[in-house]
Amino acid sequence: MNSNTLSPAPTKNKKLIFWVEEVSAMTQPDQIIWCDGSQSEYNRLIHELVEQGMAIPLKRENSYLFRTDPSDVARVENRTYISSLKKEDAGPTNNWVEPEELKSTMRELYNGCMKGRTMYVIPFSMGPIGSDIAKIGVEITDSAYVVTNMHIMTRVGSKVLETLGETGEFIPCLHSVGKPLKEGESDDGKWPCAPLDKKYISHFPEERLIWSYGSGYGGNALLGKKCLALRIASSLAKEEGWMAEHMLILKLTNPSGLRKYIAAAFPSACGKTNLAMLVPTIPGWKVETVGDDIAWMKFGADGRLRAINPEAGFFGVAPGTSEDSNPNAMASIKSNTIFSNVALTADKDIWWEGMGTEPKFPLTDWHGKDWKQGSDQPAAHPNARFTAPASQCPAIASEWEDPNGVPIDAILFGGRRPNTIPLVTQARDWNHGVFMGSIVGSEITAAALDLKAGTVRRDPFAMLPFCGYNMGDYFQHWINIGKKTSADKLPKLFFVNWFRKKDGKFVWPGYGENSRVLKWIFEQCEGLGKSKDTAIGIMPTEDAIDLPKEVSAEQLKDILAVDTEGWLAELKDIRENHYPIFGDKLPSELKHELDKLEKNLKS
Ligand code: GTP
Ligand code: SPV
Ligand code: MN
Repeated sequence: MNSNTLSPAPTKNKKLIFWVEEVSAMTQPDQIIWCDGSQSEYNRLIHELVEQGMAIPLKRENSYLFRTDPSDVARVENRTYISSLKKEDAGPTNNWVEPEELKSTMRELYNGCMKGRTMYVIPFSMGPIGSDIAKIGVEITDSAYVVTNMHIMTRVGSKVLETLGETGEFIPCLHSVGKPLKEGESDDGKWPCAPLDKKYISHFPEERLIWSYGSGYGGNALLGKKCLALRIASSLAKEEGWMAEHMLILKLTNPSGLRKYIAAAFPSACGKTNLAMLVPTIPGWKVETVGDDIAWMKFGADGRLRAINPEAGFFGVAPGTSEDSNPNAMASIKSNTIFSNVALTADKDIWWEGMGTEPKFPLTDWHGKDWKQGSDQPAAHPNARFTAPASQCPAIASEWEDPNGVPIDAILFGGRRPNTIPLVTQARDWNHGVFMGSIVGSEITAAALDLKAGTVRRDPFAMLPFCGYNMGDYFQHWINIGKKTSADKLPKLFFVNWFRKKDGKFVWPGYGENSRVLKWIFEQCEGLGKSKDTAIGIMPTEDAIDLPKEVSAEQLKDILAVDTEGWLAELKDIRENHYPIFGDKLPSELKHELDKLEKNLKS
């Protein structure tokens, strides 16, 4: 390495300096840059990316388009590892390799992998800097795309190093795109990454360490997000008695100004961002956004669960986002936004399926090829994304950066279920709600590259790809949380499903109309909702939810009914296929809930 280009470390933290030296000796970058998180740093990197042909400037102010390699468009679940010392601690739902073995495989890949590239050191905070709940991470990466995205998604910079001080703890996050350059070679405008079988997204929970190799995309590469804030944090949270969840956080205000805070866990691409930014169709009600993807929740001194959003930006699904479906997201992405794998119009604007406007031709698809109307391939990749600062969202709640978090009144679980699961059900108590969370099923979406989209799989608490330890222990952790405070202080738990289908079409219009369901949930929290007890839980009476104009009374009745046949099939699948996976780790409380459900359905 050319010592002229080695910038001096702007920290006295010995552990950090040592780690950076160790990684640079292994990966052999041309130069090291310590990131300061400044706008000028962002501008300089973006300028370089434009020069290299990696970023395309758009007509939206300070906004850019990136096109990834077709093999690098989403998370890769089959290449994601929880490498705990014992296999049992990773559990039956995670990929596991013994840590030393995985490290030795990866060290071979990391050896010299940054040749010809710059190594960036990104100090970042998940959560407001200095907050009790916040955690500091440092990502080392050889991707300027990652640095620019991290600027938006997390709090990056010198203040983080100040907070870290000489002896502070941080979570080391090592990332490389896995494409060293030979002497004189450049990327030539092509997205660098390694082939699928060389990609590794690895987590060492005991060491609180993340090693990612071979992918430059989203959750594989922006290591503060899924890797730190969910997989490593969930394992910390279990040890320390708090919760790190794949949940949006919203603030709901009724016409008389009363407010409730609601968190909701839906699997990837199942509507978190949309619900977090919802514009109610019912007069007088207001939704404001606290977070759209991740919630960290701890008990406050008052015995209530308080949640913070550890992120600073949105990494949102582009297709389907329109002025109609999500005007707040559309406003959030007017400027200062990075787009990945969307389509490009001739006047340098962006377009995607479901944007609500006709495409302007000529249109360039996410491969960079001319796209014609009627093509059997979409112009934007189904997992195309925008990266935008949360502060740009018109609906952002004033308290979204409150270091103390917001007190959670209700937690919703849900997924994409074309049948059986009704529009909304309330759990009778905490354990019943934990049961609901543990059995969530959802149609697989394009958010994971290596899975077959469309088929239903169980995705407990929307955490299947994100739980950093044994999922059976995670169920137990949820049960235990319910014992930490009095029942009246615990959030009320609900199961929702916006995705019921009839003749291939959604029955419920969703989006802003989901406010009708939020209203009922609000009323239930106040003890004022119209409700009845059923075999599967507490449900709205037939007149409790006002009809949206697209929905007939008959249709609403149908999606609010208990489908006994469907639930019996569900029960059989849980008993035979889902719960046995967890063996002895399955909490007895959940077995009990399953038995109770069976008894209710058969009586
Ligand atoms: P991740 O960022 O992957 O975690 O996704 P997410 O859970 O935030 O999902 P998002 O809100 O981005 O929605 C994903 C897709 O579902 C988009 O195409 C939305 O348009 C669509 N969607 C969201 N809410 C609804 C709804 O209420 N009804 C229907 N039918 N579709 C919805
Ligand atoms: C998800 O898949 O749940 C996402 C996108 O939020 S990614 O950051 O790529 O994981
Ligand atoms: Mn997500």
